[in-house]
Amino acid sequence: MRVDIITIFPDYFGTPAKGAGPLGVSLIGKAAARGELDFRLHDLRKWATDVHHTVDDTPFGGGPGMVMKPDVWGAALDDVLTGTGAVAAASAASAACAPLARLIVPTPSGTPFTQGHAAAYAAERRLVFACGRYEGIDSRVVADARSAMAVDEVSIGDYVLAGGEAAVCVILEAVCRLLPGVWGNEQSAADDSFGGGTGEEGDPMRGLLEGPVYTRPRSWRGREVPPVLLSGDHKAIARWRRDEALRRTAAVRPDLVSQMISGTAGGAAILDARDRTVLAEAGFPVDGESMAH
Ligand code: 6GU
Repeated sequence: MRVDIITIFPDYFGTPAKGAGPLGVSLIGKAAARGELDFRLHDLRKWATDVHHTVDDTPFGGGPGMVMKPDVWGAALDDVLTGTGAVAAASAASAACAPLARLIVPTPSGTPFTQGHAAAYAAERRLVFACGRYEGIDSRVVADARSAMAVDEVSIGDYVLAGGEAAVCVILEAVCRLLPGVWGNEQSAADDSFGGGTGEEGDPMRGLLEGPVYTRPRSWRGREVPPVLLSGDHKAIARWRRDEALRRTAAVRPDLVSQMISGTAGGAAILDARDRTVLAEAGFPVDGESMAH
């Protein structure tokens, strides 16, 4: 997969080709070293046309802060997408590339980024990230790009970052571990919290947070590993893990349990009698009508 990142801070990402920085280490770095990921960093200021390399201006209508200029972003996107550098070639040239790339614009006013987005991005051949700073990018840039390609404005959470660079690292880490060959242990990716967010039916842990995990020693500072995990009874272990996942999800993400019960993640029908007992104990009585058998 090719990944282009347009930013006024290319140094933020280090030097992935030298194994340094957030894209050069760990799983992502190894995938890049194997050639499965091809990172291209672009300094937005390269497309600024004045002597000061200005990329922002005051907002129309007044108000605080600065807005990133559409002409600079338009030129950058045209160039990165087509490789021609022709600012005016815009729509026709971009359209020719449309099936090849998806544009991702990290912004606190975007759609919440989910495991579902990560899975969709992992299936793309090419991703282009546009990192905004200041009060954001002139809104016509995304409108214009949408006429030629898929564009996602995504937020990584309900807080405000100074720019999109950290969000790009978060998104890429979520995406890259789903690429074939990057993770190595595909079952782990499928089992973890939100691993079923890709919508796989029949994943028993779909929509639940991961419960507690343990390794050796069996006894540590007077704390024992739950005996069921040492029992060798795989059915009992799977049941215990599901109980714990249900309890944890009910305790820290009641919104996810409500979603599960109301149908967004498969509905109350995916809950068996034991699930209902555990949820009821955790304060979530589930209507018995659609119980699974
Ligand atoms: Cl994607 N960008 C910025 N600047 N702030 C954010 C964000 C993204 N997601 C949450 N806050």
